[in-house]
Order: sequence, then C-alpha cells, then structure tokens
Amino acid sequence: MHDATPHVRHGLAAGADFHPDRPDWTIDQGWENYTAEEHATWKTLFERQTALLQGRACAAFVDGMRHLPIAADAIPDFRRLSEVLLPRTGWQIVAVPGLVPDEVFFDHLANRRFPAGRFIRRPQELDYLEEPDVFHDVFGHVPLLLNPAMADFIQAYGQGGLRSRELGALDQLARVYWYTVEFGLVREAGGLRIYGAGIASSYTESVFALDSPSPHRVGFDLARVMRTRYCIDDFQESYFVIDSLDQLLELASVDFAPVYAAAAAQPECAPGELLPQDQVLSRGTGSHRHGS
Ligand code: HBI
Ligand code: FE
Repeated sequence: MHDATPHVRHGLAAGADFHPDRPDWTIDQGWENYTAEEHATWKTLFERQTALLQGRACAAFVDGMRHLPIAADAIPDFRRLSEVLLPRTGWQIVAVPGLVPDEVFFDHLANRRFPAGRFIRRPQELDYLEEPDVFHDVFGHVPLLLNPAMADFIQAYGQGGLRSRELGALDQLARVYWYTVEFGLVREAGGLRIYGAGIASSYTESVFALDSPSPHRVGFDLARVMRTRYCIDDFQESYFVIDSLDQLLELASVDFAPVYAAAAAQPECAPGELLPQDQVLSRGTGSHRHGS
C-alpha cells in the first residue's frame, strides 16, 4: 500500500471555509491512495461488526453483504460496488468529503447516487464520529441498496426531500429517514432485527438497540415518526419497528404533503415520549439517560 497521507475529513463539519471541488460535492475516491493504516482500521471495524451482527442484522442486510465486494481485507472500491449495484437496483456510490448540504444530498439520492464518505475514522475513535465515514456509509448503508424496497424508498426520500423544502417540512421528512434508514428495526421470525445503518455500523448501538431495557420499541407509524424529534449524539430513546422492508415501499408511494399537514397540527414528541395510541412492543426503562 502507498504511504500517502491518510485522507482528511472535510464536509460541513469542516466549517464555512470549506469549498467543495465540484458543485455536487463529489470527489474522487482515490482508492489507490488509502494507506495501510486506513485499510487496517477498516479491517478492525469490519471483523468486529460482522461477528457482532450474527443473529442481529436483518436478512436483507446479510443477503446484500453476501452479493457485494465488501470484505475485511480492504476498504471497498466504490467503482466495484457500483458495478454490482447498477444492474440490480440502479444505484451507484459516489465519494464525498463528509456531510453535504441537504439539497445536494437529496439530489444525489433522487438520482440513485449514494454519497459515501471517502475518509475513515482514526484508530483512536473507533466508536464515535461526528460525520459519516466510509465504514458508516459502505458497511451500514450499501448492503441494503441491493434490496429493491429500500432502493426505491431512498430514492423517493431524495425526491421527497427536494419537495419538502418548498413545503417547509424538511425536519419532518428527515425524521422519517432517521427512524428508518438510520435507526430502524424490523420484526422477523427470529425476533427484532437491525436494518438501520446507524445501528448496523455501530458496535455499541447494535447491542443497545436490541438488548437494552432502556429504550422504547414502538410499531412504526408515519405521522407519529414525523412528529418525533431525535438525538444525533447518543443512543436513540425509542426505536420504531416495521414488519417488513416492503413497508418502506408503501411509504415511498405515499403523498407526504397531507401527512405533513396532519403531523404539523399536532404537538411534537420528545425522543423518549410515548403516546396513548402507540403500539408499544416494549416499554423502556429510560435507564440510559442522554449522555450518561
Ligand atoms: N450528507 N453525506 C451525507 N450523508 C448524510 O446522511 C446526510 C448528508 N447531508 C444531509 C443529511 N444527511 C440530512 O440532514 C438529511 O437527511 C436531512
Ligand atoms: Fe447514514
């Protein structure tokens, strides 16, 4: 491997002085420039997470991982990932420096381009980072882009995002993405399983989301989720559960506008709040307090 300097992260977190190479914020992955240390960090994360997810990841995640060139030995090459995804679900992976502006993000998703962070977290920060890196995006999100329902849902989310800005409903739509694509659970024959990338790529939250008595686990309801705020720097206080990934497909065909209006007419919910109409699968103790 080359001894080039490790990729530094950039993106919105780099601050206002950051200017993207291109208006769509894409960059070349420059796979050849990853250092031996960066590949080693990937290997550590991949092996640890793959072992942990046995019996925890949903069937579609396991199936997607099996059909993609994602392995322990090296950070995946986005060109190879796109070669597999494109003929199957029309998706391709584009490299970005980190978080990109909402409208850029939505436009990529609406055109079936998934923006994946090029950088990888440093060895001393394996368990938390402020921006999506290549492990979060490729290990967490990409396997489910082979699932037709998820593939259509994420494109619909992008299209919806571009529309939601005119309706002033971006926050409500972002909550739908958060509580599904990032932190969703799905009920399978063997029990609750992980499909959200934020959980699937997290060593600690993959255990917390399924095993801890602290969080609520509530049946997914679109209007309910649109009203529910979320926390970005700690475990979720509630996880929302769908019965099948195909349920996301139904969401993709819903006209969100009237749902936005209905949800906006009702008070917002705090992350750990339960409502009388909730289908509570397990009531949490709340023992994991924010930041404790
Ligand atoms: N950019 N690269 C990247 N990845 C994301 O998940 C992301 C983003 N920009 C905006 C964003 N997510 C959210 O604010 C939107 O889903 C609302
Ligand atoms: Fe993500």
